[in-house]
Amino acid sequence: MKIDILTLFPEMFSTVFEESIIKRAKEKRIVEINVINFRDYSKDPHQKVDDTPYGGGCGMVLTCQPIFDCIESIKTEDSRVIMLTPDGVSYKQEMAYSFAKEKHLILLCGHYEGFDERIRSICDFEVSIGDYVLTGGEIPAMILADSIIRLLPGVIEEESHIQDSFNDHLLDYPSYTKPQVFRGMEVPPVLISGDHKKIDEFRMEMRYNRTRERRPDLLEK
Ligand code: 6GU
Repeated sequence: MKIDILTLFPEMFSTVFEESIIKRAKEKRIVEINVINFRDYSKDPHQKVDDTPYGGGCGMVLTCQPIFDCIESIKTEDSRVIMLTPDGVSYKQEMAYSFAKEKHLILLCGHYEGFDERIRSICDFEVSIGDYVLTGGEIPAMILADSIIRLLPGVIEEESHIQDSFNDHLLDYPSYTKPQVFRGMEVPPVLISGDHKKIDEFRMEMRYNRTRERRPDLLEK
């Protein structure tokens, strides 16, 4: 898969994809990530990428020309353009699975007050990562890229994502490792019993309880 990230702040991405699992996925050529500064596509003499809003109001609005030219120069039939914006649809694990099937993703990060409305016409999806406001789409783009790359075949053991929280609308069960007692806190005895049927039942019960307490909205699914 190829992921192109369009941003005015490419340096924000200089370390996040250079560690751990994403780094290995790049080394194994499972994913190629390019960070592109769409300011480079501005035809303005001062490389301006934003302007004041028609109708007045505060803040600046990202202009069409640099973003259209940038996207048109890298887009092919196989590309899906995703705009990161607080007014997009809420990002969910199902969307990560669906995006993981694509060959080429273009992630468009905004900053300032927002995008000229006409930029939406060249985007296939508009995604928000939750109900809070961030200064820009860069951190959301990192979140999408991370959640998608880990699903690509060969990046992590297939078995680990079968068990992911959210796959079956339940949160994860609690995990323990050595020692058996730490500061008086004990590992539940069933986990040491060796009875795998009991262990599975215990874990399922913990998942239900935790989901009921913390995320009752998930149980409705
Ligand atoms: Cl995608 N962008 C910004 N600026 N804020 C957000 C967001 C995106 N998702 C939640 N808040």
